[in-house]
Amino acid sequence: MVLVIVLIVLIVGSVLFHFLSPWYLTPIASNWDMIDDTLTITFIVCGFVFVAINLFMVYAIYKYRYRKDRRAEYEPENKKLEWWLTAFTTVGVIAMLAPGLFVWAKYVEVPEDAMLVEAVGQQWRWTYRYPGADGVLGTVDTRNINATNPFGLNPDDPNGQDDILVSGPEVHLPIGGPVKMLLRSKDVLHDFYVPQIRAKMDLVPGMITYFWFTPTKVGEFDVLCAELCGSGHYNMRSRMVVEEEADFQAWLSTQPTFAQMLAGTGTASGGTLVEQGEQLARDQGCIACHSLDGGAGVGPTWKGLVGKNEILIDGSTVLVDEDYLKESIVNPNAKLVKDYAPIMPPAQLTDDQLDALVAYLKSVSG
Ligand SMILES: [Cu+2]
Repeated sequence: MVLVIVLIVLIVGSVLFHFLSPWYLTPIASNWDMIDDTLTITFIVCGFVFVAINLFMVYAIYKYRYRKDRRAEYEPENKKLEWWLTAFTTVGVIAMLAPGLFVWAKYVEVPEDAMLVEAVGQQWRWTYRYPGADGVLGTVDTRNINATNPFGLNPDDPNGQDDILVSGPEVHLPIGGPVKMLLRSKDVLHDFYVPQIRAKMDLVPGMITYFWFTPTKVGEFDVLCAELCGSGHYNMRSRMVVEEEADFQAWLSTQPTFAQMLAGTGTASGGTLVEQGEQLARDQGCIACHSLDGGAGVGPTWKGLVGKNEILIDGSTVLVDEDYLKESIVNPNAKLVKDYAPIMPPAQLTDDQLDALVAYLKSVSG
């Protein structure tokens, strides 16, 4: 009898929790209402089955409770019941899966006038590329990736010269027009996910994946990585800014083209060395793992780092000076500090960029 009451409380509580809980979907900011609809259908089917099975258990526990004079009936086969259950389950599974197939077909059928944006994932940051005035993205090759060409564009491809490269932590989009997101990974599996857009897709090394959506709300949304990609995964974030066309164009014009980047006029041109270093630390994703305030992180904090004696993994000590910092940025595992895992990806930076980053490190070290 206790079990009957517990089950009824469980059923009523679960249904109430579903309707009263504050943890529900974030307000949608794209055209993908259909994705919400499929979620709702799945919820309804699963919810119905959950309630039905639990009510059946309540009924069975009560009806067939122990009585001294009652004997169980032996019924090894019930064809009619089996048919019913099979048909019922089939309908439920189809109701859950079929709508998803229709939505998926739409999800990868990109409108012809969609704007192209490429998101490039790497441990543990996002960068973005726009096709520029010609509307065509230049070809890329992993072998081209180096400090002055972090996107790996083919320098001989005329289509790539006007490509706009965004190293900062934001991707901007104009409201109201379809966007085709092209996804490329430099290292391992990642997943591009903006909860308010309802859209997500894996980035698979060696492949270019894609999906499309139309942003329908002005605002700033978190871009998350939704595929465990290493120890800095939780901090692999970026921001999607949806704005009016004019604001978008104004922002886009402040970002460097590939030609400017190759000429060395596009990167961190303005500001003091320390300011350039601060920009780099943000763009390169350093602060995802290194705190500035002494807090514990995946890597050593930068507060009070310069001039400190660090104990290395082999028990020896090293003075953290400019040479050590530069070596550790370019070749992180050469002299690994004790109690830290060998997980920092080597940074590809020019000598000027290294100087800027070290200048910034010294300034925040205090
Ligand atoms: Cu990731």
